[in-house]
Amino acid sequence: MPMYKKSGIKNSRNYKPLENNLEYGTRQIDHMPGAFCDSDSPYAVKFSERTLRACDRVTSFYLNTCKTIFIGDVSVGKSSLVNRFCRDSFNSTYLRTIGVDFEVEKFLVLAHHFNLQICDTAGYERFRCTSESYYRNASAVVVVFDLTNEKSLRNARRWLDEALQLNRPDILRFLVGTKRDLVDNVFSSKIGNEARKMAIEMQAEYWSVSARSGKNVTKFFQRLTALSFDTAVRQLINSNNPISHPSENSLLNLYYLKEDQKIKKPRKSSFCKIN
Ligand SMILES: Nc1nc2c(ncn2[C@@H]2O[C@H](COP(=O)(O)OP(=O)(O)O)[C@@H](O)[C@H]2O)c(=O)[nH]1
Ligand SMILES: [Mg+2]
Repeated sequence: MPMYKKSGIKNSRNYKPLENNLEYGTRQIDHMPGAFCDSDSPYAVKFSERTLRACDRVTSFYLNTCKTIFIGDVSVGKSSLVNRFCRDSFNSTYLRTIGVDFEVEKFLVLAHHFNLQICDTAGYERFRCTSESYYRNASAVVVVFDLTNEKSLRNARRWLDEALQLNRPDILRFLVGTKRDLVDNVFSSKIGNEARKMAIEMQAEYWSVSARSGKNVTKFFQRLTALSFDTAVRQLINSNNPISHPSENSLLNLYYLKEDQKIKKPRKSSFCKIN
């Protein structure tokens, strides 16, 4: 699938092919992917208008890498889920995660570069141990449970509470049931209904996936990335730190993108944080 770039026409949302950049594949996101169940999701079905406006008007901006933490009981399938997406591989032998594993995945969202850091945790220890700092400042938390193990679903709430002690309450929240290939449709809908209720209580978006078959894995990661990007751009627009980009020519001004603000020619001093 070809890459796309803004056409150069101000306020245009038409994208034209970008040469020499064909490798993004599933890492390219041009519209907000749907939720597993749109009606249950606490999150938007579209990119916000402010994000779309910013992406249209700004040639390139530099967003901080967004951190996502994968937490949940041991052996529920956290590492397998991450491996399926990052390496498109699956190993049926259990390989214990020691401490925390990191991955950084590069995406192109609305023709802008965006990095997602994925922290895959061991699931044995609690956050107050040595690894506490790895869990701080996350923009999204993915609480994973095993669809064949109801206890792991009951523990989901506790995992979320622990993550919330170290992060902002408005962190993006997901509840993901794994090993969908091991349960039949009847059982899946039974535990799925319980999980949906749990997700509503947790103010999280529910997904059911299989790392073995790959079912819903790419869709889930694309949704996670698109929502993280949307949040990051809105936070960037809201920030007022006058920090210039290292390259003089790339000084960007998002001042006029602020909501309810009259569009006016930006003053030099009003460059916003692009970092
Ligand atoms: N059938 C099936 N097995 C899975 C799936 N995901 C993980 N597993 C198996 O469950 C075990 C634990 O998985 P792992 O990802 O290491 O769990 P973690 O401790 O949460 O990281 C391994 O033997 C995996 O092969 C899945 O989607 N389907
Ligand atoms: Mg693991």
